[in-house]
Amino acid sequence: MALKRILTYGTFDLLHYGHIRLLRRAAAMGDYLVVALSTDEFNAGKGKQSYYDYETRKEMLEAIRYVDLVIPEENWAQKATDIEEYHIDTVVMGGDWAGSERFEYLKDVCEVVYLDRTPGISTTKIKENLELNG
Ligand code: C2G
Repeated sequence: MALKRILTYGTFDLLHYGHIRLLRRAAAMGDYLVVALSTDEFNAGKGKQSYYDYETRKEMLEAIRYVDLVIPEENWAQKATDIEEYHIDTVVMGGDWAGSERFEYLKDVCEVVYLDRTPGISTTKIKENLELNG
């Protein structure tokens, strides 16, 4: 049976159990998981600045048993190329992306699956709680 290859996108800043549970479930859907990690420049273009820089976020993702390869996400337009270049069968994202035109069009070239987000945790929530508690 051919190896099933999974791809997901994200910033994965201040890595937390919501990210880990997404990665674990995505990895369980196939045999090989590629994570396309938002670069600092790509995030800047979205008006976002992560707490940890790309190299640090990459290092942390590469330490996760579920992750087989980390590649840079540099723009919105690379996804179809990523799918071709890495022979991806399925793109997996959290449910906040369900139905998004950023991902729905990929259904022409691969399976697209949205998984439930883990409730009660987000990078923003962590930052807010840390600021409150000083
Ligand atoms: N996630 C989750 N549960 C949470 C928080 C995040 O399942 N409580 C999922 C998100 O749905 C996403 C992944 O973890 O699939 C990474 O989360 P972010 O780093 O916030 O990803 P995002 O900023 O949405 O980047 O091109 C698309 C972007 O790169 C996606």
